[in-house]
Amino acid sequence: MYKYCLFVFAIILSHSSISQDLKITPIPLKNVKTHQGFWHDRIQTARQTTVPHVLNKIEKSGRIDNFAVAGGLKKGVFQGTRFDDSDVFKTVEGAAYVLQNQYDPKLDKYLDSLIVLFAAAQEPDGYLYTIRTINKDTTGSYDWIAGPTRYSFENGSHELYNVGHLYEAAIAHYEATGKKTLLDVATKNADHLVKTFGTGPGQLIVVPGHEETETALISLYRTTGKKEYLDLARFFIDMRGRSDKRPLFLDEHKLGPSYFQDHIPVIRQKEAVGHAVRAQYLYAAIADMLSIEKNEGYDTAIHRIWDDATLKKQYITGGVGAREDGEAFDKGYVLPNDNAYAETCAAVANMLWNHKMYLYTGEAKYMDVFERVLYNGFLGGMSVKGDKFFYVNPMASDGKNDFGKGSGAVRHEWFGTACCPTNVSRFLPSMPSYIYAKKGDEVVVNLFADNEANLTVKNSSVKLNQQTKYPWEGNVKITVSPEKQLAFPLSIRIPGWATGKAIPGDLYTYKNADVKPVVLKINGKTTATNIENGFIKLNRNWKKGDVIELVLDMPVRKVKANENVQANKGKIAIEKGPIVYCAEGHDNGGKALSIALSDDQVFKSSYNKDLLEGVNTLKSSKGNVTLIPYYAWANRGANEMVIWFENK
Ligand code: FUB
Ligand code: ZN
Repeated sequence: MYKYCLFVFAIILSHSSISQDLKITPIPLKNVKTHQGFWHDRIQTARQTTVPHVLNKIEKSGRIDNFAVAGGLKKGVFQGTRFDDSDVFKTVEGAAYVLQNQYDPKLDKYLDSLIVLFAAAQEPDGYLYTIRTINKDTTGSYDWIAGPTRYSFENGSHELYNVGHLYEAAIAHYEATGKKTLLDVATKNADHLVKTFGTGPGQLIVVPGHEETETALISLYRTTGKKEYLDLARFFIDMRGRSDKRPLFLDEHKLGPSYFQDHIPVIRQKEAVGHAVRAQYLYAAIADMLSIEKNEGYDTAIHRIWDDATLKKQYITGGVGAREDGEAFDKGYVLPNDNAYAETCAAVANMLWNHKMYLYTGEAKYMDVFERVLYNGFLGGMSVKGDKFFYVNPMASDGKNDFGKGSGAVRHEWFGTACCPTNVSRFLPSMPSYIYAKKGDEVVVNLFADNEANLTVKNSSVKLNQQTKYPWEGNVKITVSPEKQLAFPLSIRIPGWATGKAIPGDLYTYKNADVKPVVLKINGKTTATNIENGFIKLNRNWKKGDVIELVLDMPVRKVKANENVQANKGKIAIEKGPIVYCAEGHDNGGKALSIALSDDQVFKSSYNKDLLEGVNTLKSSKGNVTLIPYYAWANRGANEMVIWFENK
């Protein structure tokens, strides 16, 4: 009886945490299809160019062979470095999203062939790390940062980071195909981690040297329902900065443990510090954990850290990690333009973190940040054709500085450290999954993109059809079609830019913040709008074919930075809607850095379908200035580029 009660209690517990987990949920990627427009073009680019290109690069660079060699299916040596397995997993994750967008039997089969190699490379107890399996445990003879034995130098080895990406790939593959082949490899590895790490006898108290595993374990818990994975994620979060429980990391980059966010326990952390990708993957995991279970310490810490990152340490593009040294967050307001680092991966991590903050809190401001990064910092990391990338994303360029990565002024097909191209390939095809969310029976439209979505509300199917020329125009038409008449709330996020607010906080503000009210029509009838906490909420008994029309006024805005940002004193930037614009030498007689703009500078906006795969340009006759979207710079060879103009 006692056992039975315990069992029932355990079920109730796990259910209550899962139902809390479902507070706000995204709509699965498979249910949201693009058919035309800005994002459809990019989903096609991911499918036809980016993912095949990256697959080809990981194959050519020996990253796939490493699995075959580790699995004894091929003779050879380890090629590359200790974190290269992660690139393969990230690419498989992206390919699985491509399959979810549109099934492709050839790609499905190819992934099957890779999964055979992953399974072969996995050691009998679940351990998976090709560099060690190939070289065995030995010092000196190979990349020493892998460490002499398993997890002995985790701060440098990336053993845990790599498998985090394995889990994400496995979940995406399972969702795409229903096959458990990769999920089995992932859970076998995760079960090995559960046995290896902890405070029990013989277990290791170690935390991932590069965060990612935490949030991946939480996702794996959601997919499998295995609570041990959630517990391990919490353990990894809580053991950070606990020098009383475990030795702090050796200092890989001579920057101190804050590089790893390992200087103090997470719940005492107040600032976004250290390596920006590592940091934001940790912050994403904390937010993710909060969606599942209450934790006041986490809640206080994550809001403080978010304020610090967003209100003081973010570029206008949503790029973060200003400092090249340590690829790290700098001090507040230290945001240099020409030598901004702003790694593409840090932009991806910023989006993932903000999306999880949104799922936890339901607050629109997180999607405002997400959208800013999406259209600027993230998209700027890839060429408009999808086969070249930036690692470093400066806000100004003399056309020459390459940051020693060969990437400051021109985009590259690949990098030795290929984290950025593979992060682009995994994020880009997943974009439609961020457009909607559900909060109980409430449907939320968070992003504007031409698409058709299939949702289930109150056990009934509801189709949503969005038509829009966003981000170039602010008109959005949403057709709501429930299978039968159905009452439910439908909320639409009204972006901060449409209400005169560039970004949450005062890091960036509009000089011309005049706002025309949002126009809303339902079935052709103008309806009063009430924007509450960033959303318009429509409570209605919806019937098939109901049409919502939204008009967001999209003037050209002049933006100024907080006066503490020394780099932008006396300067302005230009935005229209969610897009940050820049001047590039190509359109301005070979010069951009010397362009000055006045407060009364008038711009004419027009769409040019033949330029840069189709962009809006802003032209001003005063000084004969042409601006293009920042994301599209450096697609026509090296040249000067500037976002922040002298304000004359
Ligand atoms: O360490 C793996 C990846 O390489 C990081 O996320 C990037 O910042 C780059 O350092
Ligand atoms: Zn990167």
